[in-house]
Amino acid sequence: TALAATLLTACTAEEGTVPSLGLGLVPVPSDVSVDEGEAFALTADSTIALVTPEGMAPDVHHVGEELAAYLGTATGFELPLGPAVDGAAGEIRIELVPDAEVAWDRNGLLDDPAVDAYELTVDDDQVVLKAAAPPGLFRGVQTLRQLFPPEIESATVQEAPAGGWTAPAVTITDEPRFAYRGAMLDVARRFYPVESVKRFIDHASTYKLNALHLHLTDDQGWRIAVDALPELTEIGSTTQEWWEPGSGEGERWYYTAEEYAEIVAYAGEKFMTVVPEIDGPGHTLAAQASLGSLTCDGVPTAQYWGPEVNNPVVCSSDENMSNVRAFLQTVLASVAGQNPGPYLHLGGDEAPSPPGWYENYAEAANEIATGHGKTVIGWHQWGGAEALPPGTLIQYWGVGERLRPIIGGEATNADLVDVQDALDLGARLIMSPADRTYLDMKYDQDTPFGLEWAAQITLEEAYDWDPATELTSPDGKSVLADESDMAGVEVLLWSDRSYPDSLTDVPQSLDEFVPVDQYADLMLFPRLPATAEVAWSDQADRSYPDFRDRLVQVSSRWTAAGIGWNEVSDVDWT
Ligand code: TNX
Repeated sequence: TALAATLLTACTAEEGTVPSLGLGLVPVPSDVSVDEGEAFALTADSTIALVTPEGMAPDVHHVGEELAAYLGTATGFELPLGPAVDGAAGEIRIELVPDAEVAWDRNGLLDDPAVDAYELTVDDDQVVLKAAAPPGLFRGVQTLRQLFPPEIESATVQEAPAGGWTAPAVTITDEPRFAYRGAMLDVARRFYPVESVKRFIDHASTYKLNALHLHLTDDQGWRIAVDALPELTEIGSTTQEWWEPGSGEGERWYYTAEEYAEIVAYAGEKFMTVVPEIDGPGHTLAAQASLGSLTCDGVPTAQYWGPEVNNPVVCSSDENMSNVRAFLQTVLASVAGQNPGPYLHLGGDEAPSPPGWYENYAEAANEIATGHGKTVIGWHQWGGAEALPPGTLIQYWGVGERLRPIIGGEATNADLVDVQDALDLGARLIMSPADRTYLDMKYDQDTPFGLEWAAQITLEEAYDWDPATELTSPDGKSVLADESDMAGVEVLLWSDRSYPDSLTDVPQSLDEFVPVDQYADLMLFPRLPATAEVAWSDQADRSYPDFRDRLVQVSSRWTAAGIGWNEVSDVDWT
């Protein structure tokens, strides 16, 4: 039996997992082989050749420019873009091969994994990257980046490493498991300036994520300009003086229309769709402090910056619904207009409400969002609504299968009931279990900031789960009929506690907050790449030991890129 066990392990390893092959690729591709023959050497004479059918040329050209920037910054090479030349050596060929089955719409739903698929071959005189749609070419570019030495990630010109700027000879075919692969940033509790949002987009798109979910509104702040309701930002985006030194002096704590457009455009350049969230009826004190029409007595609430959740909700009584509807019409029209993508996230979490209010609010918000042609996303409590518009996505943020037996109890069962209700109403799921994908959770007791309400989440725990089996019901059965109920996976960075633990209470000065980039870097790396692989790679292709080995290689890229990552002690990084 010992021999049988050994053989079994050997076979499973061979069939079930893609060995890392020493390539250090994250997320692991569907199919990789290392070919015989010399590596491809990038030199000052290398060129980027574009092969494209008519009509798609600008998008392919854009992918070529992105590649030229990724490979040109550290090498100092100016890689020219041009048509392919037969037999040219040193050419990186980017080829769009249209396929009638693969339809890509820049502003369409993220529901077809084939638009992200690509093929990549590297040999000593050429690199050939092919895909049926521009996003696939862009995902393939991320893989190609990882084949070059880590120094290529540096923001300044570097000397060529000892072996040269080479990429090994390989053949890769790759396609994601899930079509929706998101990353959420909470810009409401802490404001992330445009440059910091771009940094977050860079991080997420490097690991092939394709949705940028922005949590734009909460109790502590309203971050997107709504022309017709200037109070929302004039009042709702301001903070206490200790949070805003030199307040009013050119400092703004929301995105103007121009800045927001810049974020949408930058995400688009990385083939990421922006998913804006206007949370309600809970998490709305910033709006209620700005507009008396949202409270029952017509008096605006006091502004709020503390760490509590479950605060008073928008007054969604039958009597006040005309006010609430007017608010939602104005806000959602403006937000829909600023977001070319197909989704509107309407929130819906943590909203303890008198009977009927939640349903009133959800019904109005669903109707208005749908009227703008948007597909609705809601946190899983949205599934408790009486009806859901066609195509609705529900985002599960309860704990996963790992903790349910420990926490148990009615609360978690209620989460599953909401999910089951939503599925019964025809919704599909985005999986964001808090004990797996919440990057604001501490890694371990040594993490200097972050929360612990769901769990401490080690790298292994962030990695080692299967979205398809995570929602096990208390009787041991999954609530999911099958994997087709799942739209995808999203990783989240909340920022309600981004100051050091050495402070026992809410900080009283901005200096006591950790700068947002530093907070994000430490919480995202190494766990964001782990969740990205959960979203991209097939379950059968993944194993934690193999991932950990690849990640150790990838970590030198973070160092080269100047990312302040967390050298968690459960991995031997040397
Ligand atoms: C729960 S997840 C929240 C957020 C907090 C987060 C902190 C969700 C929909 N609501 O308001 O920021 O926990 O981990």
